[in-house]
Amino acid sequence: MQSAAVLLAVLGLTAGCGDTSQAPTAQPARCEQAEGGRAVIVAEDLLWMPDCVGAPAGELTIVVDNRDVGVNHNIHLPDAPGEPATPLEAGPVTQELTVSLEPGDYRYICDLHADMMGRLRVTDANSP
Ligand SMILES: [Cu+2]
Repeated sequence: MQSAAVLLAVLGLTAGCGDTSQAPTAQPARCEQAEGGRAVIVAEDLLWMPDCVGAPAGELTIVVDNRDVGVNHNIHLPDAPGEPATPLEAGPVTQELTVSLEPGDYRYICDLHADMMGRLRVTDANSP
């Protein structure tokens, strides 16, 4: 009985995610291009907006705009060298994370919320 209740709770959470139910490997429809070495990523309703950011290789400052009042979020790049991350902090709050990255795809996640899964697409700065 206990496990059935837990399972229902999990299903309920999953159903609440709506259009984010795509497989983790699915390509996001579009990436928002960072400008001037800065990318603003909003955390709202337990989701990242946008969930894909494109940027040239090199230094990038990621600005996390956590709009979820009283909800802890952070940003964590588990695929990047050193796994850079900000501390968990309750919103509303703004955090900054500066990284310097080689071309490649890097996930950005919140350590608390599995549905907060974004993709940072770093491209060669010298390519047209
Ligand atoms: Cu979170």
